[in-house]
Amino acid sequence: MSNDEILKALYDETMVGNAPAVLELTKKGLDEGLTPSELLFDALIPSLEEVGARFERGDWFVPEMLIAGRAMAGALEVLRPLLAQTGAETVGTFLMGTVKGDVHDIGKNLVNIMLEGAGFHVIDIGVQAAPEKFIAGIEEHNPDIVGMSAFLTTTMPMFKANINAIEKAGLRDKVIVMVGGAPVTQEYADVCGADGYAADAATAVRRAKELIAAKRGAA
Ligand code: B1M
Repeated sequence: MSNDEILKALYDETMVGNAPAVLELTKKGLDEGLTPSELLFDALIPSLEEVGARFERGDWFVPEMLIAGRAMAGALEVLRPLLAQTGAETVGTFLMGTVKGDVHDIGKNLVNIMLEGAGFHVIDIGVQAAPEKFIAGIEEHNPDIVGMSAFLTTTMPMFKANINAIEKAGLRDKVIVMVGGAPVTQEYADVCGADGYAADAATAVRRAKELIAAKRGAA
């Protein structure tokens, strides 16, 4: 199998949610010299995008999204140690959660992996995280950055609700707030009072480092 054939098969098998084949092709791709980034950006992520497009058109339904998502999550577990390889000292602490009402976690997990790879200590508070959970996480772990993911237009307003709760708890000055997720934009991040936004995992890492450097510089 050529590398292009591996990528094509990985794309196809992710789309139909064939988790064992996705796992095998991911390992095979790595053995054949494909990089984790190529596997992610040339097969796995485009495949999920196509699943989403079919769902949006009404051609596919939630079960199809679910099994495709599970197949992708299995591949991520194989890629995790490779993406997160780091000998670097801790750059900062990042508390991350998907907001209340939202169960999407693949994008969040990918951001976490890339942050770990860049030397961040990541605390993941999971999905459906209510404002109280973010507050408890800040109080317990004293993070430099609080990251919030939302993947539905209906859950994006939770950013503002979380930021309001953080303010009310007297913790807003202590943390940088970053937001992201498929429907989120820089404009929306600005409106809800976040300090930073990123469209993808790689940009999230860069932005997180910039925000920490700016805050430490100001201090
Ligand atoms: Co859902 N879903 N889903 N889904 N799902 C989307 C998001 C959707 C866009 C599909 C579509 O219609 N095209 C749509 C949302 C529409 C909208 O609101 N605009 C949608 C819908 C409608 C729903 C349900 C409401 C369906 C229903 O029940 N009728 C339901 C909601 C459940 C809930 O949360 N309450 C639902 C359920 C599900 C499943 C459970 C079946 C499954 C999730 C599995 C899981 O996550 N464990 C699922 C899936 C798989 C998807 C799609 C197909 C794929 C999402 C994904 O993992 N993408 C998705 C379609 C799509 O995105 N095109 C869709 C790959 C991932 C790597 O990308 O998530 O964008 P992404 O993450 C990126 C960036 O966003 C960014 O970096 C990540 C990596 O590069 N990023 C950050 C993320 N967090 C960040 C934080 C940062 C910075 C950057 O700073 C803090």
